[in-house]
Amino acid sequence: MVAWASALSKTRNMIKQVFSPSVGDVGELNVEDLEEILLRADVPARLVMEIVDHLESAPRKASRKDLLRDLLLDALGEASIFEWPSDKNPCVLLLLGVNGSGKTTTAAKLAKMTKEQGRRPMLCGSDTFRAAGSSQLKLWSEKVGCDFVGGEMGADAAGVAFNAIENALAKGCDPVIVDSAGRMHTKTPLMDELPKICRAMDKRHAGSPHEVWMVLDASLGQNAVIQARQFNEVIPLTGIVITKLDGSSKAGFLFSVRSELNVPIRFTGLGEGEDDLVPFNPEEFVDALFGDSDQG
Ligand SMILES: Nc1nc2c(ncn2[C@@H]2O[C@H](COP(=O)(O)OP(=O)(O)OP(=O)(O)O)[C@@H](O)[C@H]2O)c(=O)[nH]1
Ligand SMILES: [Mg+2]
Repeated sequence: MVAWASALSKTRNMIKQVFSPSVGDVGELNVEDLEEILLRADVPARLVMEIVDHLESAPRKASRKDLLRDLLLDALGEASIFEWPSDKNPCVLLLLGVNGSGKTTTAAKLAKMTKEQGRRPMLCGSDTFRAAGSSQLKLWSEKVGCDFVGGEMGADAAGVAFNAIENALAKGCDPVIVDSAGRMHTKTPLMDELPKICRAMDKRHAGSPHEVWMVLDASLGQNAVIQARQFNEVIPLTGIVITKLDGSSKAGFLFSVRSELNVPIRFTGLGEGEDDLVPFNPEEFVDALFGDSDQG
């Protein structure tokens, strides 16, 4: 499994430069350099200004590194650890996002995680847009060893989701994790398909989907927030998954996700492996940004 510290090495190495011993002790850090580096890491400008103000007015003997850590943690708010509800029978989760953001991989990782928690998950491949859309998830379901319902290319995505829920109800699977086709937030016909999928789910299992999570690619930085805002207008999101945090030098955009979307970050993808998905933990995230570890 990829660790937080190693996954965030790119952003951390940028931040570390301003805290290096050659600059003097941490109390002497160059605030101008820090400002530039935080902006480059896609930390929102408003938060960077607030941080700079606080650091400049801090008493000289205070550790500015500790102060910075506290300010960043404040900006991320409380951790909200997601627990699968046990009263939905089954809980239905719809994953959505733009092309290539990591939806299918995240669906598989979630199925593996829930299976290890002793549940019986079902994976639903409702990506009928691409030839390999559904079959890619079917392969994952075989690897994870869980139930699967998919559809042929060109099949009605809403119908596939309906069938999956019906099947899950018959077999007692819970949760149902529904992967969907990648769609650009600007493409109207594909965006219009999303409410149809939700209506079909609700018809078969009233109240579903119970969870709608958007999967965001961390390497897109601030652009991912713009995409999420548009998806949120079409279907209210109940969670965000950030993928590809490993290798991203724009990890600071998580602060924008928190402040601009008001949707909890549920999980983060820290690698391509099936175990590389972890609950979002603000403390681990901020510590990985400042840690002294050089691994990765
Ligand atoms: N490094 C890294 N790669 C990831 C992560 N999550 C997904 N990927 C990779 O991103 C690529 C796209 O992943 P998919 O899961 O197929 O993305 P998708 O959103 O289903 O793509 P479409 O269905 O084509 O829209 C694959 O090569 C994955 O291995 C992650 O957390 N870290
Ligand atoms: Mg996919």
